[in-house]
Amino acid sequence: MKELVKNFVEKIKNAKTIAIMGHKNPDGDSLCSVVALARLIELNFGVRPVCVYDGNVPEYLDEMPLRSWIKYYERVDLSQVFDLAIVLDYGTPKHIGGPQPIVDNAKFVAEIDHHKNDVHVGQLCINDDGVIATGQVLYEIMKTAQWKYDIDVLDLIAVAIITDTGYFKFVKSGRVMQIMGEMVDEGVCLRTLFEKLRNKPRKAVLAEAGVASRAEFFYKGRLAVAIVSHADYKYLDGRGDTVLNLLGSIKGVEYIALLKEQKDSQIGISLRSRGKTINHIAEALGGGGHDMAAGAVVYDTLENVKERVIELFKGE
Ligand SMILES: [Mn+2]
Repeated sequence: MKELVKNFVEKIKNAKTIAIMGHKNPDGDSLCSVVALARLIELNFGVRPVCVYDGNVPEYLDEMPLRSWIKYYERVDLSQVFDLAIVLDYGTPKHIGGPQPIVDNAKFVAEIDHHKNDVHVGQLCINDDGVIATGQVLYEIMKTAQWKYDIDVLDLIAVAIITDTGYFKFVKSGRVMQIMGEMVDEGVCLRTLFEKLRNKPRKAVLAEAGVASRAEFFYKGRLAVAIVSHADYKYLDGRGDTVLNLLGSIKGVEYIALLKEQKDSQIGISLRSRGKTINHIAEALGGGGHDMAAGAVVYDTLENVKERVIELFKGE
């Protein structure tokens, strides 16, 4: 780690122009890690990096500090050659989406991630698939490099960890709680952050409640399957966490599958487990993710995808 961080610091020092991006349709970890790193670079190296994203930023992230720093990729000159591009929290190169030309053109590419990456995009990789959030990797880098930071940086890293741990549900190591403890001691207010995250549009919450109320149950109630029709999809904010949480709070439900009709014959699937790993099911659908939270996109009709998902849970 020390050696990697040293090299990373060297690269930042020598860069006059820097771009930072996360994965398409940023979640809390992706967006907050990008902006936190940009702020750290500004504080410590005097350069304000360009932050870019593709897809939609869920509205619950609207109140995050420095939210306006991250720009939709079409508003950024993609032909610009950056001295350094930093790709965070991406998992696989296809998740980079629109900002890809920045990565292709950059003089040097670094990556920071906590996914099991199949193909690396960076010449310098600070990856740790043993930690729960990219925000956690960033915290360790910040401490190792002895960078200056401010409360915005800490709030952003805290939200990255809060969202990727599902509000601490998926925490697997004491270190992440230790980090949270250190940040709380330095001024992070969890209650304020939780309130800031409760910021969904009314239509999104009501649409999600409707979707949850129409869920179907299989295998003696152990699998819950809910469907977001194309008509409802435009109201969805983020991944449909309200549905996943509601169904996951039902006694006896072990697995939750949320099928989202993004387009005709393009179905986004979010899978959650309350115990056993489900990564292999997401992989069987051509996707991936984490042990208890994974997903995929399948190009087929809703009916076919639903049947396939139910079939895959047979014997689980
Ligand atoms: Mn993440």
